Amino acid sequence: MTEAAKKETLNKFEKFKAEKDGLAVKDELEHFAAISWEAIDETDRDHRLKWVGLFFRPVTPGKFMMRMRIPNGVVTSHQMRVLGEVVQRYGDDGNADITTRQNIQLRGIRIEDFPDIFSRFRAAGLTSVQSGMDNVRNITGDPVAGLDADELFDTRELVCQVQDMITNNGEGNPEFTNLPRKFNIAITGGRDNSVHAEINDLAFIPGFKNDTFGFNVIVGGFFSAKRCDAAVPLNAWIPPEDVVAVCRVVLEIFRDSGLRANRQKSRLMWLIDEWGIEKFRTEVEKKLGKELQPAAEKDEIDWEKRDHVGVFRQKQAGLNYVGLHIPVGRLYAQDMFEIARLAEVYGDSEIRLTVEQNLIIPNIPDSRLDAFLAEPLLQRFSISPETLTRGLVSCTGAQFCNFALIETKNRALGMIKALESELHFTRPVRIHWTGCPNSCGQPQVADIGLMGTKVRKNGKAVEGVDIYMGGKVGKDAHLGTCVTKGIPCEDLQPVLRDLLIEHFAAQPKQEAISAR
Ligand code: SRM
Ligand code: SF4
Repeated sequence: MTEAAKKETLNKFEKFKAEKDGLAVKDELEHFAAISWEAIDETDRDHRLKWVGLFFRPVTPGKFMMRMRIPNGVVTSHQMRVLGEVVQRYGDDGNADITTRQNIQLRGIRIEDFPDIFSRFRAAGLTSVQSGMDNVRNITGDPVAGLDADELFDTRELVCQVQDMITNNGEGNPEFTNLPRKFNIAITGGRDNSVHAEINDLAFIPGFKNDTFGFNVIVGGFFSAKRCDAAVPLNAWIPPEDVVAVCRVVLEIFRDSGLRANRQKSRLMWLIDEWGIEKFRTEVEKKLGKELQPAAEKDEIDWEKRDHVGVFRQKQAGLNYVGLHIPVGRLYAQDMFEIARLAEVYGDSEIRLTVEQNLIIPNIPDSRLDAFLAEPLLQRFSISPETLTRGLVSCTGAQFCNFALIETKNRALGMIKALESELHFTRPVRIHWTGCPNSCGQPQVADIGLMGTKVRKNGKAVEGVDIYMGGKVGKDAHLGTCVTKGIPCEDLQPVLRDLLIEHFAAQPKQEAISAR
C-alpha cells in the first residue's frame, strides 16, 4: 500500500497525529493566546492541546482544564501555591481536583494566560506535558514512600526517572508522543498496593528472590467502555535499576506494533491478546538485549489496602504523616494556599497526593502534632471522616466532562451524607462513582461502584447508574463486576441502603441505638 493510501485508511485520530505531532502546539502557544480560543484550528484546540495538558471543555467553552503531571503524587508547598495562584485568577470558575491518578487538574484556564502559566510552572519545576490523549499518564507510586517503616522500596526516585525518560525532563519527548492510545504506569514498593497496580498497562510490584529485592512485572491492565481487564503477569522479575529500561522498551513495542485501526481496541492488552504473552515477553527481551528472569514466586502484596487518612508514625523517629480527607478531591485556591501553609509551618513543605483523591502532609514532629490537629482547615478536610465519606471517590462527571451521562461529585456527596444520617457502620465501605463507562472513577475496584448511564423512567430518559460490586484492592486484588443495571439516580438511595445493610453489616440508626 502506498503511504497516501495507508493514510486514507487511518482513523481520524491517527490521521491528525500523522499530519502534525501533538507536541508541535507547544511552539504555538503565544499565537493561540493572541488569536483567542474561538479562532484556533479545531483539531489543535480540541485534541493537540492535550499534548501540553490543556483540555478544551465543550461544557465550559473558553475555560480550559489543565492536567498536570505530579510523579508519585509528591508536590511541594511552593508548587501548591503556584497552582493555587493560577486557580485564584479565575474567581468562581477556578478550582482544582485531585485525580484518581494521584495528580492535579486545574479549571477555568484561559488560553490567553496559558503561555505565562506554562512558563511559571516550568520555573516551579512543574510540567503538564503529554498528560492527555495518546500519551503516558501520570505515573503513580506509593503515597507514603520514604515514610513508611514497612515499605520494601522507596518508589519516588524511580517514578521521577521514568517520567523524565518519557517526557524529556518535562520538556516533551517526540519519541513517545504518538502512541496508539493512552498508557498507564504504576510502581509500588509497599505491601498494600496503594496504587491499584493491576489496573495499569504496565506495573511493577515488589517480589524477592533469595533475599534480593526486585519487581515482578505485570502488563495490560485497563478499563475502557467496551472492556475492562486486570493486568496479567509478564513472568519477569527485574532489579529496580532496569525499571526505566523496561518502561522504555514496552513503550517502544506499544508505539511500533500496537494496534491502531480501531480506537476501541488499541490499548496494550489487545496487542498482548494478538501476540500471546510469550511472544510479547520475547519481544521485550529482544529490545532489552538480555534475558528476563522469571517472576519471583510470590509478590509481597500481603496487606489490606490502606487509605492513609488519619495520623501515622513515620519510620523517622518523632515524625508523623497526617492524611487529610478531601471530599471528592475538590480544592479551591484558598484551600491550596492553606494546605501549603500547613505543610510549611508543621511539616517540611512537602505534600503527597493519593489515588483516593486525598492528600497527606508528612514530616510533622510529635511536638507540633496537637497544634496541627487543631488547625481550622481540618474541620473540612478531616482526619476522621464518617465511614462512607471516607471511602468515597468520584470522577469529574457532568459539571465539566462532556462524556458524562450523569452528574457525579455533588450528587455522590449528597447521597453519601443522606445514607450516613440513616445508617450506622461497623466497617469501611468504599464507594466509587463514575459518570460514564470510561471508568475514570474506577467503579471496578470499589466495594460498590456506580457507573453513570441513561435510564428510561415513566417514558422519559433520566440519569441512572449501573451498580458494580466485589472490587477487592490491596492483597489479592481483583475487579468487581456489574450486578444491577439501570437504577434511576432518584431511586438509588434506598437501593444503596439495602445493599449496605445486606452486604456490609450497616444497621439502621434506630436499630443500632436500641441494640446497644
Ligand atoms: Fe479518564 C477520558 C478524567 C482517570 C479512563 N478522563 C477522560 C477525559 C479526559 C475525557 C474528556 O476529555 O472529558 C476526562 C476529563 C474530565 C475532566 O474535565 O476532568 C477524564 N480520568 C479523568 C480523571 C480526572 C478522573 C478523576 O476525577 O480523577 C482522572 C485523571 C487521571 C490523571 O491524572 O491522569 C482519570 N481515566 C482515569 C482512569 C483511572 C486510572 O487511571 O486509574 C481510567 C481507567 C483506567 C484506564 O485508563 O485504563 C480512565 N478516561 C478513561 C477513558 C477510557 C480509556 C479507554 O481505553 O477507552 C477515557 C476516554 C478515552 O481515553 O477515550 C478517559
Ligand atoms: Fe468523564 Fe466519563 Fe471519565 Fe467521568 S468516567 S471523567 S464522566 S470520561
